[in-house]
Amino acid sequence: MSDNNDHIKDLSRRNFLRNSAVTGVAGASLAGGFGAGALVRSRPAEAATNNEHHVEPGELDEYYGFWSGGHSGEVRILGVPSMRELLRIPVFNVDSATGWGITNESKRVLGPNAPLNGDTHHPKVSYTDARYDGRYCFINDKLNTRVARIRLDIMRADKILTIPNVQSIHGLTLQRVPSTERVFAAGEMIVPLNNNGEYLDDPSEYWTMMTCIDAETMEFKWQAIVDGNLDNCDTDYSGRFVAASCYNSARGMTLPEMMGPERDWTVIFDVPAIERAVAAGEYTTIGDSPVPVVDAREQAHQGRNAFALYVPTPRSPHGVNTAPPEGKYCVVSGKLSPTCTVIEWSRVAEWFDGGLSDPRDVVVAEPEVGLGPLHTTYDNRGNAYTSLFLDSQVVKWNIEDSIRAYNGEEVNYIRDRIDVHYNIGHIKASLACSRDVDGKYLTALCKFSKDRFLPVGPMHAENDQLIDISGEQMKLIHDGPTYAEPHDALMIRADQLNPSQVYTRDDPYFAETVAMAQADGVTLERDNKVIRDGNKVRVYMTSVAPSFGTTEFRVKQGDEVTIVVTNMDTIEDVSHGFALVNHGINFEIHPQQTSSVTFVADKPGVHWYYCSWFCHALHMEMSGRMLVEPA
Ligand code: K7E
Ligand code: CUA
Repeated sequence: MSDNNDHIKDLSRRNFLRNSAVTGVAGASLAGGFGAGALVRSRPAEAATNNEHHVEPGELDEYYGFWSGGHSGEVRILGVPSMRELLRIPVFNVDSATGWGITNESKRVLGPNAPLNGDTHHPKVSYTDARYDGRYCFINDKLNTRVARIRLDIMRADKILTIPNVQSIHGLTLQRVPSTERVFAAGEMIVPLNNNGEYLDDPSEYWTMMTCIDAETMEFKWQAIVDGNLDNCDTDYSGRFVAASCYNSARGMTLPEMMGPERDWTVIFDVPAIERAVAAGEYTTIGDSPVPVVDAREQAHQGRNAFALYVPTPRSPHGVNTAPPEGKYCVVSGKLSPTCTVIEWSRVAEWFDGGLSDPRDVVVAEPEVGLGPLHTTYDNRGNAYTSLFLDSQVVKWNIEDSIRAYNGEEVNYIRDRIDVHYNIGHIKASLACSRDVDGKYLTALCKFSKDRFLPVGPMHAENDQLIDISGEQMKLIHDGPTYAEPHDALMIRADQLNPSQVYTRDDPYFAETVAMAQADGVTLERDNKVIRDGNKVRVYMTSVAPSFGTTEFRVKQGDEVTIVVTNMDTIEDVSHGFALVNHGINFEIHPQQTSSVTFVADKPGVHWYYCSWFCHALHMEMSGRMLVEPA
C-alpha cells in the first residue's frame, strides 16, 4: 500500500497513476498488492465521458439506487446514472440533521437503550411477484445483530428488531413470490446457543442460525440452527427456498482452523418444510426467547435432512445471487476459489422431493472466472457479471455456455473483462434482482479508490463506479466517490417508487404523539398550549413559515419537558427544524409532520430555540425562548 503515501507527496506520480489507469497498465499492478495478477489480460478500461449517459442539470434520473452506508449505519438513495446522492436515510445511527435517535418518534422505532451505531450491508426492496413494489426497504445491521424495515413512502425506518440467539446478521434477503411475506436474516458468528456466560470455553458447542421474520408484522417466525457460519443469502422465484453461503464449516475459532477443509457449503432451506414442523409444535426455544427453533444441522438428521440441503461448495463461498428474469439458477461466488458455483433451483426441488442421490447433483456448472469472485449480477441476455476482488475486474460470462463447458463441450463462456478501480466487492446491475432486469447499467462498488480522487488525508473515499453493460463490451462511464462504506446496492426504475411529498396527519409514524395530545385535550393542528402534569411539562406548538406558534414558554429547573411541534405548512419542501440551543436538540418537521422530543430542563436561564431548516426569507427570525426558573 506504499502507493497511497507516495502519490500524496508526489503529484506527478499521481498523474502517472491516473494516466496509466486509463491506458490499462495500472489495474492489475495496483491490485497486485492484494494477490496474484489477472488470469486473463483485460482490454483497457475506457474512462471516456459519455454524453448519452449524462443527466443534464434539471433532468431526472432513470433509476433510484438504494445504497448501503456500511458502518455509517445508514441507507442512501442515489440517482442513477448520474450517481447524485439524493438522500441519506438514518437507520442505526444517530443523525444530527434529522434528529433520528433524538426524537421520541425515532426512539420508539429504535427501542430502549439502542446502540448509537450500526453496520448496514444488504438493502433489499420488497417484491410482488418478483417485481419491486416500492413498499419497503429492509436492511441488516451486522454490528448490533439487527434488522430494520424502512417505509419507502416517508423514507424512514418504522421497525427495528434485535435478532435473538445469534450474533451478527450479515446476509439479508426477501421472499420474492408471491410477494415479500418473509425476510431472511443470516446469522454469521457462531456462539453458544444459550449465550448467557455458562458455556464459554467449548467452541464445539457454538452455532449460528437462519432467522425468518414476518415482513408485515415484523415478528419472528422461526430460526434454524446450521453447521458453519452463514454469509450471504438469496431466495428463489418460487417462494419455497432460501440459500445461504456458509464458510467455516470446520467451526474453527482462528483463521488457520477456518481454512481447514477444501470445501464449505451452500446451505439451502426448504421454508415450507420448516414451517410445517413449527406448526406441528416440533421445535424448541432457547433461553428467554420465545422464537421457535428447528435443528437444521446435518448431524441432527437420520438420512435426509428435511430442512436444509448442504451443497459442498469450494472453500469460503461469498455472494449468493439468483439469476433473473425467471430465477432458474443461483450463482454462488467462490471468494477463495476462482470459480462460481451454478445451482439449478428446479434440481433443489427434486432433491427435497426425494430425487437425486448426491447433494452436488444440484450443481450444473462451476466456471473459472478469475481471482477473488465475490458477488454476481445479471443482464437480460443470459449473462452473469462477477466482481473479482483480487483481479480488480468485472468479468462477464454466459451462464448457458458455462453449463455446456461443465458438461464437457469446448466452449468459451467468458465474454468480456473490464478493470475497475480498485478491489471491487459488491456489484449490481439495474433491476438484476427482479423479473424486470434490463441489462443497462452496472454499479461496481470498489473498496479502494487509491489515486482516483484528490487526496483528502488518510481516509480515502470508496469508489462506486458505473458501467454501461448494454453492449457486447462493458464501458466504464463514471467514478463515484462514496463515504464509508457501501457494501451492496440495488437499482429500481424511477416509476417503481412513489414517495410522499407531504405527510398525512394520520401517519402511524407519529400516531403515539397524536394520542398523547388527544389525552391532553390538544388539537395539534391548531393549539399552542403548555400542559403541566406534576413536574412533566408538555409544550405543544405549530409551525408555519416563518414562525413557531409558541415563541415563549416557561418551565422550572428539573422539569421533564416534552416539546411537540406540528408543521402546518402544506407545500412540498417547506420543512422546518426545531433546534434548542445548548441542549443537543435538533429535529426535522416536514410538511404536515408532528415531531417531539423529551428532555430535562436542567439549566436555569433563557434558552433560545430556532428553526434549523431554511424555510423563508425570515427563517433567521423563526425562533422563540424557553425560560427556565431556578429550582
Ligand atoms: Cu461486503 Cu455483501 Cu457484507 Cu460481500 S459483503 S463485499
Ligand atoms: Cu422554519 Cu426555517
